[in-house]
Amino acid sequence: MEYLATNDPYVLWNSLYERYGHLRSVILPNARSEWKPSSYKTLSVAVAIIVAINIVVAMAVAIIKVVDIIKIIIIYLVQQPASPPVSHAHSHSLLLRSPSYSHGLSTSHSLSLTAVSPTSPSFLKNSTSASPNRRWLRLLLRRFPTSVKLRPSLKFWLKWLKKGSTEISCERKIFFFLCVVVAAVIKFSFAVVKPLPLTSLLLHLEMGELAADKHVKYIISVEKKKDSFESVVMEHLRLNGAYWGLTTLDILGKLDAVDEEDVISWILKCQDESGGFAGNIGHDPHVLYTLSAVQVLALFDKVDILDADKVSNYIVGLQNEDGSFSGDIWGEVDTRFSYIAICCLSILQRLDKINVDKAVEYIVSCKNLDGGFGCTPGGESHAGQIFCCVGALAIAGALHHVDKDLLGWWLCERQVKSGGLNGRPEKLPDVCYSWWVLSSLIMIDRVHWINKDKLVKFILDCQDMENGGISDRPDDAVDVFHTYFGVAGLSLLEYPGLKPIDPAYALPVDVVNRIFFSKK
Ligand code: GRG
Repeated sequence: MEYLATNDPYVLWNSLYERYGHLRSVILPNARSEWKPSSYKTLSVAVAIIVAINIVVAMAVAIIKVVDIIKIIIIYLVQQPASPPVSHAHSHSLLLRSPSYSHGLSTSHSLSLTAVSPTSPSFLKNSTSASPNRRWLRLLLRRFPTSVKLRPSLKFWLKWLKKGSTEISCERKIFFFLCVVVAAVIKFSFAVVKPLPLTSLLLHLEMGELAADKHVKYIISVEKKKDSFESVVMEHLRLNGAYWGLTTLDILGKLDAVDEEDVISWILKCQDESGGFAGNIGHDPHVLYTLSAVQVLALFDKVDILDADKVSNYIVGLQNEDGSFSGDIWGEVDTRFSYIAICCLSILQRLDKINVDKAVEYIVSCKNLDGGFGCTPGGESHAGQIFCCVGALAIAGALHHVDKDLLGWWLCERQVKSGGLNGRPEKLPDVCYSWWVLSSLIMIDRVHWINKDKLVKFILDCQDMENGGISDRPDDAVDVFHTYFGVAGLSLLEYPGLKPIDPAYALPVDVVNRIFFSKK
């Protein structure tokens, strides 16, 4: 009623303000939050989640150093209890002297100015209770000069943390602390467990496993099924097949699954009077089967049972005037036979019986402008021939003839989208090139130029997971040749559980060491 009697609106406004003005700070804030639409609340939760993700990702993944995360936690844990109330003037000058100014941290600047604003009597009232929080923030900012990149994020977080007041609520502070702890845990796990790049991590998740036991069973079954199609078509090159199968078993640590005596007596029956070995009993000798015989005997540590001079004389007789080698008496010349002769004589410790310089000279004459090697001078570069030439040069100690960068470039371009390797440009990938290309890359020290994980996945995708064996490409029929080169390729790629294989001698490293370093 008393207001109805007031005529002057200005007087009326002032008396109403005097009587109800205080409600502005008591009822209004509550009412405002009660009337907040629920969608706005959802939005706040969403913003909180975004801030949490931002804090964790920024700290854990890239920007902040582990030591800085530790600093934040320590600052949080060791913050001092509230300091005694300070006078307005004192607090002002104290904050102005804060080193954070000199670091140019604008967040700190605005925080301090807000806190000491002389036009804010409510701040003075809160100064004692707000002090620990503000000190925490000041310490945080002051000790952050190292993480320059973090400052924009820090500004954003602090703005969110103290939103709506000069004070940071306890909940938001705990929230921030938890985010930092999560970031620290992630950061430490990444520091302890060697981090994998994301693509590589995904590749590992997709990758199958080597079905080692199944491959052992498959190789033994092929060996036993002498009437099978595979055995019949391989009849003439059975000694070479024996090398593939038995070396695979040795790499898988299962050489004892075969009868050693049976194998050795059969091999000896394949030897010809010339000293060379044939692919099977009663066939013609060839330098390829001679190497296979020597390699299989080396697997069983039985090279000594051979007459090394007789075998090496056979090989010596196949060297031509120009340093090249023929495969047998019929005279075909190919850099494959140069490798075979050099490798075999080296295992027999009879390399000095041939003209090594001439052999090297011939191999070098087969080098092409692209850095690769062909079968004969001018022959197209092919990964199989490259293995032979690089392997022969490696054994002969003449790798300086290889242009490693040029050849490395050509070889690493053999990797196609699926991760598999082809033998020359525009050709399909094939598991066997995992050996021919990879061993060459290792010998010239350029293996890091291909994506090893993708190649591992390609080889594993070529396995028959039911019956064992590896094929040339995914979903094709398996055979012993590709099973050997798949497993040997995985061994070169350091796949766990496999014996390491020597890239030049194509024999397990322990076998090569036994040949050259054991005292007999
Ligand atoms: C002891 C491992 C070891 C080897 C002995 C025989 C030998 C020495 C090396 C052979 C090197 C070589 C020429 C391998 C290539 C084999 C292969 C798959 C040839 C297929 O050639 P193409 O033209 O196939 O039919 P692309 O893939 O070119 O279409």
